[in-house]
Amino acid sequence: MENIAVWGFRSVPPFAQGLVRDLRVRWALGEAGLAYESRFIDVEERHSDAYRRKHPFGLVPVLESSDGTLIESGAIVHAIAEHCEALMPADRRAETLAWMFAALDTVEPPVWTLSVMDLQHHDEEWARLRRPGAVSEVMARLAALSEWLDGCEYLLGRFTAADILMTTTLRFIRHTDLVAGFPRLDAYVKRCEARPAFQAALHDQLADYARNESVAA
Ligand SMILES: N[C@@H](CCC(=O)N[C@@H](CS)C(=O)NCC(=O)O)C(=O)O
Repeated sequence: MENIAVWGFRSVPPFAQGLVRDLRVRWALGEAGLAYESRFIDVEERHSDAYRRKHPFGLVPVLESSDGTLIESGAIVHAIAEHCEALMPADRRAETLAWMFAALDTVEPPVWTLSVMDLQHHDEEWARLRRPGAVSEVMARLAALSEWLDGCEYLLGRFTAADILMTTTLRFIRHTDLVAGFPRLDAYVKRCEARPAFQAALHDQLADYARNESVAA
């Protein structure tokens, strides 16, 4: 995989900075030691014909490289992990993939629902009524995850691509104290976020937003 470019939004509101899913891709590339360039799409341009040719749904991230164009953050992280034994150990491939799916398909839906409700619809009556149910659905997932992590530093014992997807999923509710209510899970997220590749990815995403905003001003 060469000549890598990662597409994200040129600018997003502060509540979304550090959450947009190109963060996962930047982190995985950092862990794999693969250099990349950032490319940007304006939120208003995401449904243009030109961008829809890259991403049929007009979303970010998109990864372009010598291997072609890829959409879906999970598929992109998987493709990067295919180039990096540390992210997808040869003897644990199926389990790594299973936990990548668990992050995206089992944990992310309730977490994302709560995040959207709180960050984008908090003033609306339906969100106030639905919130307690949404919180208990998240809590059930967090409790199970915390139990799974008993005695483990990472989901598979060692750090893999699954931890990138799980950590970035749990960050969607960073505005709540729900993860902090599970000390083992909280320590897990902090452990993952302490990795130099995460710190670099976060720094670079935030620096790109700051640079783009100052150019636009
Ligand atoms: N399942 C997709 C979700 C992509 C997605 O929803 N991206 C958000 C940013 S994190 C987006 O582009 N939102 C713009 C919109 O919803 O129109 C993935 O993991 O790549």
